Amino acid sequence: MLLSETAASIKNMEIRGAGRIARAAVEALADYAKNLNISDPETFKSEMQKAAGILIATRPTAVSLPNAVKSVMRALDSFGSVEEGRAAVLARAAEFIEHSEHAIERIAEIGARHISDGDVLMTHCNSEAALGCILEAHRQGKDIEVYATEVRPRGQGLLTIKTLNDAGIRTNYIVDSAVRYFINDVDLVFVGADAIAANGAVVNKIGTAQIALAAHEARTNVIVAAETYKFAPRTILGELIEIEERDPAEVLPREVAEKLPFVRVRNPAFDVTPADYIDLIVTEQGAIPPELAFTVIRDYLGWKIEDLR
Ligand code: RI2
Repeated sequence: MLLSETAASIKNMEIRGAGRIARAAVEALADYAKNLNISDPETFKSEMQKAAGILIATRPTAVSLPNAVKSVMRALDSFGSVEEGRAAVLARAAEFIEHSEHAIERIAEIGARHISDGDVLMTHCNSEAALGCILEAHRQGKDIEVYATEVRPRGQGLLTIKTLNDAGIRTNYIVDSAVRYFINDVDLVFVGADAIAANGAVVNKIGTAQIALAAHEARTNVIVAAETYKFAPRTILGELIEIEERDPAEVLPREVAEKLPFVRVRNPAFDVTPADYIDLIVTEQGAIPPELAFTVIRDYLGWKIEDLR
């Protein structure tokens, strides 16, 4: 797939999920480097920077995307010939993809430990990391049941219930607004993340904050499953994570909206759940309370203070 095709697929959500878009972007970048027919190292670097910029701009919220792209681009911080630069980019890209796949397996192992036999779980959207924990608990023979939301407007819940059904897990499919109605039947909420701020706030699919609020009221624990590359370094400086607002036509067909001139359709794709409503964040490095989010940025993302300027 060409870089522009990958970028378009990420933008229109044919490729979606914070982890998957990071891997797809890294693959596209590696592929671009492989085929870039340039002999001057400086031009090679600037062309690569342009490509990185195109990929990063496709979706603004999932911080996994810039974190992944930047970790590959660090290969070009210093290099000699184009061939050297190319090889370094390819090596870093392969390393990121392997790390990412391994991280999901590790999160599943750690997350499953927090699921007990007989638990009823609730999940929202379609998170590879959160589903990994649920599937692993089931694989270990724990008898579990899941409530999965529909996830308006894009309906990612359908992907989730297919996966759960294929695994033979008893699943209840509910509309997003039925969360509070069922929350007292639930032992544990398991969701993924698109970004995690230094203060432990979690950015995830729109509706997550409402679920966390209902869970908090019902004294139900909320666990977030997220790879370390979903933590947002620049939030240390107080920078806010941008919330993507998508095309209103995803919510209401254009021809209907056109007849309602006083109505403005809003379509934020994500919301922010404060750390107070989250009990645990499961990463591939271990499970941490949200208050320790900063340590992940400091110890595992390889960012230096100078990088934050
Ligand atoms: P994994 C998704 O975003 C959902 O918000 C999901 O919870 C999150 O990414 C993490 O997914 P979207 O691409 O990386 O559906 O765990 O907007 O798969």
